[in-house]
Amino acid sequence: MAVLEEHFERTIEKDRRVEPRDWMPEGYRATMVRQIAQHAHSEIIGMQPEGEWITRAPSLRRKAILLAKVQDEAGHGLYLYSAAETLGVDRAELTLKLIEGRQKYSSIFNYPTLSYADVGVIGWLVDGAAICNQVPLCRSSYGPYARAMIRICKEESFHQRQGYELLLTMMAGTEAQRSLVRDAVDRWWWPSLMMFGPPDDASPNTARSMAWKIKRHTNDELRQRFVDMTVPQAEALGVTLPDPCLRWNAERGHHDFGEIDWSELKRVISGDGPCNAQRVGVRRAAHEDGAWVREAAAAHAAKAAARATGSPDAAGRAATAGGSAAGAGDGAGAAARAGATA
Ligand code: BYC
Repeated sequence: MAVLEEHFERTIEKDRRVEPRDWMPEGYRATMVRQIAQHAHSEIIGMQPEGEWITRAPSLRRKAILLAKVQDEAGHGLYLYSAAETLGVDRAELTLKLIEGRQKYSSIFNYPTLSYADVGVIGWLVDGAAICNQVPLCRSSYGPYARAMIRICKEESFHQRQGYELLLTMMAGTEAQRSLVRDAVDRWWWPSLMMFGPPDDASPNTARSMAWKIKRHTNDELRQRFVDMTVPQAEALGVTLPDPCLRWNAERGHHDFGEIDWSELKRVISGDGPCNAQRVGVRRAAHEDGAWVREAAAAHAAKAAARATGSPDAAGRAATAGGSAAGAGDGAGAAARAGATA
């Protein structure tokens, strides 16, 4: 045990990646499962606020862009659930924890999208904040998470630019369009800052996660980086960020900004935000409505496995794997795996 522990410590110290086959402390595994699951859930729940606008996009071009973006978020969720599964948890079990309120997802997705400008502001601010937070995670110590992050960040950069481009177009449009943008910026600015998590002195996980090189920067460092990056973009766009305390501090070499309402973040994280019940309700309904698809896929995989081997045993094994996992919510994946190995 001491040898394994030493190997783990050396891997972290030398900035190498921890891989699924490696021994790792239980605390490290639990932290990775918590963070990756929360991240995956955020991507999937995060499809809802913008997804609501797909049928109401103002042009075919905007509809195609939004459809592609929301589809990307689904893909991110899938990479991340796969990364979590390398740690010995099952995606079906994580989905259950989400819909039963036992696992978190990002606070930001509990706010409503009231106009099409919100689609642009989510791209600019929410994806912008996500990039700030996720680029350092490409160097996270857990290999599958770090590698998933590389592709996710590339796609998030596209998302951020499409949001900014939409806002530039609206700002060059009518006064009514500019007013929608200003209203959306006013509503999303503070929640975007909350995405980075509680302040460092109230963040129970940061010290441990920094020591394990899961996190490379603290919540406050990344929040500051986001503010510094966004202020000139707001100026170029011609919008005023809703913070009278926001100003350049030459001494610090950073922008100062006002006090965040941490009680709001606590409220939203604990389930009492404007859209928490709706978001989880929609996810639960989608999961329940999709049960027949999982069952059909499991049955198909069981038949394919039986045909491949000509053995009724293989069919039985696949059906059992599919059946038990279908009960937990993801029979298709389990049966497909059973089929693949049969
Ligand atoms: N919302 O000790 P702390 C996207 C929780 S999706 C909710 O600082 P940690 C996109 C935290 O989990 C991208 N919960 O924790 C998708 C912890 O929970 P426990 C989403 C939050 O982990 C669609 C507790 O509060 N990004 O880009 O060291 C459309 C104490 O916090 C929040 C990620 O998921 C929050 N804002 O640091 C558009 C990034 N903040 O211990 C865009 C990956 C904190 O009670 N995650 N909590 O279970 C991380 O980087 C880190 O987990 C955090 C928190 C910085 C978020």
